[in-house]
Amino acid sequence: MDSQQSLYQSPFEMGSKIQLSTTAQNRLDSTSTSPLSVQIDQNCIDQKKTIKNGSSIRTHTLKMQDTQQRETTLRALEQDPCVVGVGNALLMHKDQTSTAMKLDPDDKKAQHLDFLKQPEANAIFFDSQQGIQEDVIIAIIDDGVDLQHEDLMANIWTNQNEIPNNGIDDDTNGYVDDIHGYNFASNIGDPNPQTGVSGESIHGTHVAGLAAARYGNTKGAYGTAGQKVKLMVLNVFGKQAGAYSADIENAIRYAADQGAQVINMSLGGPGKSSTEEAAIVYALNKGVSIVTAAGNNGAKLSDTYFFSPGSYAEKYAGMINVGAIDISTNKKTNYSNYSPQYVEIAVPGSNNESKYDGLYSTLPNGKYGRLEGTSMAAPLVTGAVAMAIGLLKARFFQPTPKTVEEILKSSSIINPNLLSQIENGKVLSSLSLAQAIMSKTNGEENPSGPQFPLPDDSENDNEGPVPPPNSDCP
Ligand SMILES: [Ca+2]
Ligand SMILES: [Ca+2]
Ligand SMILES: [Ca+2]
Ligand SMILES: [Ca+2]
Repeated sequence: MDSQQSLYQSPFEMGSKIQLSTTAQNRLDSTSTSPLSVQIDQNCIDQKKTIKNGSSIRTHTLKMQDTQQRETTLRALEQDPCVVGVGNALLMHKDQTSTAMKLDPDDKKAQHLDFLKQPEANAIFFDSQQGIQEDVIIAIIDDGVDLQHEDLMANIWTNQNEIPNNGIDDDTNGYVDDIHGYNFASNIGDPNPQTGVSGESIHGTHVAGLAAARYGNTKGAYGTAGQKVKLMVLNVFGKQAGAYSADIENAIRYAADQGAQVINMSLGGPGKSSTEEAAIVYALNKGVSIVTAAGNNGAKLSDTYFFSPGSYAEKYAGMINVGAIDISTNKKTNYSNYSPQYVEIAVPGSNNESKYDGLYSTLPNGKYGRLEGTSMAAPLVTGAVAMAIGLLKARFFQPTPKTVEEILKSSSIINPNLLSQIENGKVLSSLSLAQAIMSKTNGEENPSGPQFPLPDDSENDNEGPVPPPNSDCP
């Protein structure tokens, strides 16, 4: 890790030899043949130390034949000097409901934008004098994004230090030809959606549009971050229906190293993984906000009903877990997971759940349509986080992920009906967020700008550092 002071402690010490506690071993052994996530320092293996730019940690998935192999492997990994961590490998799925997409090319009505008061908020975000000046980078960790979509292409991020299609890792970050992101599942530079075992991959393109489809181009709809934004596309599904946590962890580290300011993960799976937690901590410590979907099981999240990565948001300031409400009822959707502790904010994920009416956004091959789920809710918050970061910076304030989470929550609207399901019953309003930033960064007590007192700051500053658990021992 870099030498700057860590805000969050890693669940295990990077670079030190792993010590598996008995409890951790029991936990890892509990499902005898389940695969392992192994964090390896690639530069430790590679004498030439070819990764010079960014983290040299890579997570690998090790599949196990039987209990004995798992036991032997764990012992071997303990002895391996290049192994920096071992955890459970989790299989993640996309958090959209099973409802088939509704193709609705004539309906340009994105009702969620009115619900969030996005048009009014955009007037503040994109004010030429006082609004956002610099692009904010959003990383979409998903099943790829249609880079050529007419309503997305203007907002796609480009890696300026990589030369396209020359088969060389020009910027020495360990990834060849990563121009707009990377496909970690298929190990190729092109992060466009791939057709796979479960058909066309449409999820990531829809998610990307909800966060950052282009505002003001008279095409389709627009994201909660419609301008002053760039999308880094990190494909972790490739041709598969599920994604192993190893690819997700590598994507998280990539996003943090390449300058993403917020990461969207509309995916998840049951269980805990210390290697995934370590990747999350790596990104948070680099100043990256993380937004996750709470999942679609209609269940109450808890320490025993734990979903990765979303449930880690409860532990970490700067990581935000998002639940889904229905625009037509203003209530939690039936499918959305909930918990006033583990689900921290709500936004629309359906327009009319009883009619399977989802949110309107971009789909691959230049199309538009509706999908529903907490997958659709999370990117609305991700876009809002990006705009908050951009506006705070334009107001001469350097926000930390913790500050961003605090202002997002403190500016949200309280819906009393949600108090038992969402932390403090909070529902995002893009307009309230924009107004809160303008008022908090205005005024005479902070003429130079960077003072940013928030109501909760004094309480939270007293919190000690998070104690590091051993491997998957909670
Ligand atoms: Ca590269
Ligand atoms: Ca290249
Ligand atoms: Ca548009
Ligand atoms: Ca949090």
